Amino acid sequence: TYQTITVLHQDDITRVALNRPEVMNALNSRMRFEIAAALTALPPGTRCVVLTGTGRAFCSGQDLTDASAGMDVERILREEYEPMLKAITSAPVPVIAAVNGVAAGAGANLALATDIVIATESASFVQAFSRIGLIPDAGGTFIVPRAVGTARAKGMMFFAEPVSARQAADWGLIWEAVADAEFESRVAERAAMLAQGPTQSYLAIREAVLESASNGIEAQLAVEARLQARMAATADFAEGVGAFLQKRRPKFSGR
Ligand code: T3D
Repeated sequence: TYQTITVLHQDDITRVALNRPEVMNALNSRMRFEIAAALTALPPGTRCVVLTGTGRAFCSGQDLTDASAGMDVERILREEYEPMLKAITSAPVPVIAAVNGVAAGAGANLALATDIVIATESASFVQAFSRIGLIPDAGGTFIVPRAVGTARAKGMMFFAEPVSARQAADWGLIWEAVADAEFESRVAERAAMLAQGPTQSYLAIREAVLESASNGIEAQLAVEARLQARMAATADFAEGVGAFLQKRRPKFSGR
């Protein structure tokens, strides 16, 4: 049983909600461990994960009441943040971040580590780190410049100001910003789509997109050929082609 998150499984979707609303879901050691544990031991039948926050924030980043000069930050990042992030980036199903409110510091980069980020319009993303004399961690210096370019990345990181969900979507930092009133239904709709989709395709797309960050075209064509050969052997490929030819909706099994 978890103390800092809630996990709810329904209709093939597992909803993991950060649950320390009194501190805007700040990450402490236990929460990092629990997020990693939840993502690596998903309930059987999970075809999509929705990561969200309880209350008015998504996540305010490192719990600053736990942080102090002289702490072993390198150990915390390597032994606590990294397993949490890797649990997300290697989850066996697609992961959606449903950013219900502010995502600050490592909380922003936690959201950005997922496959698809959907934010409510009143949410914002803050690379807060330099306000307290740190640099972005939790993968921020990898993902943000690749998404928005170095000029906007460094602006976000130097000024450490909130970037609205709308701006984040316009810049290509996230998939979409949704009006607050429609946010929950949009997340549910997208999660259902992914939960009914070809899971193996999503995982291979994730892998290919990640590899593209460091590959040239030759190497990337080889990645595509290797992964596509794997896809062509899946039941979902047979189903997808069969459904197309029979002019019906495919029924994907995730295999
Ligand atoms: O240290 C290491 O291990 C290295 C790793 C670092 C990774 C990091 O994430 S560093 C960056 C840490 N995060 C921040 O610097 C963000 C701090 N928080 C904020 O800037 C603001 O709280 C927000 C922009 C997130 C929200 O602002 P607002 O005005 O909506 O809410 P608030 O009033 O500031 O916060 C509400 C409560 O949550 C408040 O407590 P109170 O006064 O009601 O008792 C506030 O202290 C608490 N809270 C917010 N963020 C944190 C927090 N408590 C602990 N840690 C937090 N990060």
